[in-house]
This record gives sequence, C-alpha cells and structure tokens, in this order.
Amino acid sequence: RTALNTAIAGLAGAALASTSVSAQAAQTVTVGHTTSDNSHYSVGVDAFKKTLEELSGGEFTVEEHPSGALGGERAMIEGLQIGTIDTVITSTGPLGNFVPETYVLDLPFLFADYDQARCVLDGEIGQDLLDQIGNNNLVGLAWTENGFRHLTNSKRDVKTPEDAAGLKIRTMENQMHMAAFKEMDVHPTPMAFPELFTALQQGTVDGQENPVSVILTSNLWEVQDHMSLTGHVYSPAIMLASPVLWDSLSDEEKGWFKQAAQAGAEATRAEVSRLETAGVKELKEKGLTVIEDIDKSQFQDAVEPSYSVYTDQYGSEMLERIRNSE
Ligand code: EAX
Repeated sequence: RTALNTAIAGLAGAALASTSVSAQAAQTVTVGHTTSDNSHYSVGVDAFKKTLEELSGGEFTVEEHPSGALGGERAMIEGLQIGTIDTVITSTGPLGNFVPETYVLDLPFLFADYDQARCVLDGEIGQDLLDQIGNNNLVGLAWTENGFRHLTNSKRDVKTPEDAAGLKIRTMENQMHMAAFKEMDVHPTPMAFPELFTALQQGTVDGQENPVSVILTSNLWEVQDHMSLTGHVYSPAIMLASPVLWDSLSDEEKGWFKQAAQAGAEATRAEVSRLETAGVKELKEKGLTVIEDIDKSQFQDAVEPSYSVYTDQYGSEMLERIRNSE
C-alpha cells in the first residue's frame, strides 16, 4: 500500500464520516397524500414543513410525496402501521376500516357548515376520536380538512336524487358513503383515488364526488362535464403519523410534530375556504356545467335511511353528541 493510496483511503473515509454526520443532523420525514402538489393538502404540507424545520432548528426535514406516489389512502395507512411511511394526510374515507369510531364523521348531511365541522373536530369530540385512533396502532397528529363533497358525472345534469339514479359513481372505500348512495339508487363503486382519473376517462364509472379543491387540482374536470353542488357530506382529513416514527421521538420532538401538523391544518382549511368560491368559478371557466341551485333537503331525505347502517352497529351516542354540539 503506497502512502498516496493510504491518504486517498483516509480522505474517502473522512468524506463518508461527514456524510453520515449530516444525515443524522437532518432526519427526513416523509409525507404522503393522494392529491396534487398544488392542492389544499400540499399547501398544508408546506406549512407543516416550514414549522417543523423551524421548531426543530433543522433537526428534521420534510419530503412531500403527492399524487398517490406512495399509494392510495388505505394503502398509505397500512404503510404507517408497518413503518414504511412516516406521516400521511388522508381523508377519513378509509379510516373507518381501521378505527370504526371515526365512521360517524362520514355520515351524509351531518354537519351544517364548515364552522360546525371545524368546531367539533377541534373540540372534545375531535380529541376523543384522536385518542381512539391512538388505540389502533396509528397516531393522530391533527384534524385537517378535505371539504364538502359535490357530485360530478359525464352523463347529465343532476338536480334531484332522481336525476342521479342509475349512475355508476366511484365512492371512497367507506361503507357509510356506499350505503347513502344506494339509497339514491346510484351504483356505488368503491375505488382508491389514484385509479379514479383513468376510470372516469375510460368510462368504467360515470361520475365521482369530491370537494372543489380535489376536482380542480386533480384535473377531474378534464374527464367530467356536469357538476352539482350537493355538498352531501363533509369530508374531514387528518394528519397521521406512524407509531414507529412516534416511538423514536422525545416528548419535545412530539410537541414539534403536533404544532407543525396544526399549522398545516390551518393552512389547508384556509385554502379549502378560498377554493369553495374561487374554485367553482375556475371550474366553470374550464367548461364544467355547474348546478348551484340544489334543493339539498331532497338529497337529505333520500339518504336518511342509510343512517341505520351506522346506528345498528355503533349506536347513536356519538351522533347525539355531535348533533348537540350545534
Ligand atoms: O383525500 O379518495 C378521495 O376521494 C379523497 O377525497 C381524496 O383522496 C383526497
């Protein structure tokens, strides 16, 4: 071994050592979600990242994986449980499959408006549900928001439940949503979100339902012609962490994550509110026929019987608590 070789080996060793020091200095935290990198969730990720990096003085850095790059919402929640993903922003759509107590949130026409929904989630009921999530090998960091869901399709204008009857509509993998659509004689087809665009494009389903933010930023308007502002269900979202990540954190670090998730939630809610009007205008400009004048009580009456799917299994205590919170 020559002196030069020894010197080179020494330098390479030093370089490796310094790489591992800086890798330790900033721990990368992955965030997965299904919507695009200009969506309401992505606005939330930006605020989460900024806050976490600031609070931790650069100890953590955040890496966003948008557009379902890490899978659909159900698959990502499974990823959290086994520790292959650190954090996820997801609608509560598939969450009931893991934490049945959260099904109550996805009942149609449960919340009257954004204020009531946000207030319930930020209060005692929201905290109780976060605790239930914590009992199921998941960590609930903060409630955030997807928004009131509206119906779109490629076949016809829908003003009444009768107009919707017979349509094949993609739903989330949520039995409360599926039950509600069955009451309207719609054919519900549960499907993970990353498959939706192609399913609409190929005509596998006639329509879907999502908040304005999702319809706009996931370009669903490209493959849909008619939109009805049914607002048939409020769709909460939640930022979840993997218990594997969580157990590796100190109490101080856990506090940073919760604060950062809350900052993300606030940014996301502000963006949902903004798009609720600005987004509808944009969708019209993109050529979607938007029916705004909907008699919601007709839809509410049609889906009412589906509530028994929930109460038969879980009783009505939580439902009453939410109703009494108005
Ligand atoms: O959370 O699956 C859905 O329709 C959701 O609204 C979407 O993934 C955003």
